[in-house]
Amino acid sequence: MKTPLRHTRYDRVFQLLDGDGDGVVRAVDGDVSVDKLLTEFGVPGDSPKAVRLRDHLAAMFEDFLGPDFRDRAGTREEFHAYMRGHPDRLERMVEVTTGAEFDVADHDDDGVLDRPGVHRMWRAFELTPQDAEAAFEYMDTDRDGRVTRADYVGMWLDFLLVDDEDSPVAKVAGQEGGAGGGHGRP
Ligand SMILES: [Ca+2]
Ligand SMILES: [Ca+2]
Repeated sequence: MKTPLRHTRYDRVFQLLDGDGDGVVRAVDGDVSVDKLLTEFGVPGDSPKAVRLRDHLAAMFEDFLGPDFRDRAGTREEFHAYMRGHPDRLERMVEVTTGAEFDVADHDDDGVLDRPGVHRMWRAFELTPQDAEAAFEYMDTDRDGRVTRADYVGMWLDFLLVDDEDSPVAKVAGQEGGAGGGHGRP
């Protein structure tokens, strides 16, 4: 039987969050992901952009794992139940968190990223250049070679929340059915 698409995408998100690949997600996994993004773009860890991204991510982990989230580990099953159970809150949190990610990558603060900028983000996420290309094509709707903050945030909302098996957004973070996970790739 074919796995429903949404289920597969939740798995992809789980893999993205599970930075050390041990099968459970902890707040520290989020810290690791943030550090990779900051390092890729040379953003200091104590800068306002870095603090904002960490705060938003911590809020997501707290919503998922509860007030003692720093001491807890969430399983894949718990994560699926959470994703299914909180679509509205999740949408808002994904919006602010991915917006903060974009701001880290948008080092010149002009509100747009070019193709190489998107590739650098995807590299920091440990996703493939193919994924980055698919994401860029999906986001650059007006084909001007740049993606806006709204393009970026909208893509992740589509990725998380829309059930459309034929949507090209299904290809932006680990081509489904592809070998391996997002992490540990060269
Ligand atoms: Ca920019
Ligand atoms: Ca564009």
